[in-house]
This record gives sequence, structure tokens and C-alpha cells, in this order.
Amino acid sequence: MDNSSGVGVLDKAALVLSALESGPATLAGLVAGTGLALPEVLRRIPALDEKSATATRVMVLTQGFINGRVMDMARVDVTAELGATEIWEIENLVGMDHPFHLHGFQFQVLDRNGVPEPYRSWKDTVNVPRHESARFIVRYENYPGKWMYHCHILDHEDHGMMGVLEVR
Ligand SMILES: [Cu+2]
Repeated sequence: MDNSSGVGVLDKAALVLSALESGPATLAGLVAGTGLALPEVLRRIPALDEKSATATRVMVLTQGFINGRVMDMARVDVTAELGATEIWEIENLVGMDHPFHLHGFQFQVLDRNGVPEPYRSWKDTVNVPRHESARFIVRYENYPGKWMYHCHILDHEDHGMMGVLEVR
């Protein structure tokens, strides 16, 4: 890292943190004044093709439940084929946000409440705000086996707001 400005790494980190404390920020806004340079080009992310999706998985979130059930290690909730591309539709019916997390695979958010995502990115978690919905597309490119998906709020997952995806 270029330290020629005389501003140390810790000072730069402190500047970024203080910018974050003042509310939502952009990456450009966060690095402004730190002497850090943004890359010219960000990582390229090829779009997963909605037309190639072979299934839509609907996940209805209620308080403590996914599709009305709690986690059972002995049950497989979703079975999918290795290499398949699928769409997951997450509907949150209750008055609390549920950050939905999928293990093993990265996905691309397609839309939230039907509004297309403004930019493409790889994610493993999407927050689904209260009474809202989100859709994402995922390709099970590798790693056959059993994977969990769950709400990422610790006490929700601890109470069984979780399911099992088996890819084979
Ligand atoms: Cu939750």
C-alpha cells in the first residue's frame, strides 16, 4: 500500500470508519480523503440466465419457520441436480426482516418486490425486509451434497428457521 501521503493504515481505517458512522455510504465516498485508489474496473460478473433456470423454489418465511417447518437434519427440503440453474423466490410474510443465507453456492439477486436489482453481484445472503420479497438465481456448479439455508439472525436459526438443500 502506498504510504507516501504520510497517512498511516490505521488513520485511513479510522477515516473510513468515521465516514460509515454518518450513515449509508458509497465505496467512492468511503475512500475519499484516505489516499486509497479505487480500481479502474471492478470484477466482471457474468449474468446467470433466467431462461436456463429449470425450477423455482418458493421459500415462505414466517416467524421461526420456512415453508411452515422447522429444521430437521433427517429431512431434505429441496433436491436439485448438480449443474442446474434455479430461481429462489423468498417471501417474507411477517413484520421483521429475515436475512436469507444459502450455504455452498453464490447467487445473483434478480429483483426485490419485482424491482430489478440495479447491479449484478455475487451474494450468499439477501436480506428480505418485513412483508417484502426477493428473487435470486443460483447455479449449483460444484460441490454436491447437503447444504443448509437459513435465516441469518442467530436466534432465528437456533430455533430452526433453516432447511436442507441436497445437490446430487
Ligand atoms: Cu429471521
